[in-house]
Amino acid sequence: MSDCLFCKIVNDEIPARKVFENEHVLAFHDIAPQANVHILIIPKKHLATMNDLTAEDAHLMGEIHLAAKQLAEETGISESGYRLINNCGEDGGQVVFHIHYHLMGGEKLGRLNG
Ligand code: IU
Repeated sequence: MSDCLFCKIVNDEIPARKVFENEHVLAFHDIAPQANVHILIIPKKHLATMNDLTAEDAHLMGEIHLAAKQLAEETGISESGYRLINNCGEDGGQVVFHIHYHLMGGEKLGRLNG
């Protein structure tokens, strides 16, 4: 999608600190990290939110999880633990409307339910 920020990163129209890329998935450092390790993992295909997923996109979810596992190993947070989060829609806190997963770790993260 031409006005989507993350599509522009996919298409190298704006820069990002990329750390993983294959045919369907891209990962790059979050521009405003909220943990010592904070990487965004996205499908290259433009899907605005989880609500837009269909069965034909199921493989993308698997590939994203495999990328997260690999990136956790490469950043040294596999054993200590990490979080993989998708924010969906306004109430979910989604700001960029291209599906992305936050891989966060490298420190003790707060409990989600306080
Ligand atoms: P959210 O789940 O939509 O709230 O997360 C969007 C993330 O995208 C957020 O953590 C931003 O810091 C991040 N981000 C980015 O990495 N580069 C950008 O140019 C912009 C946002 I705008």
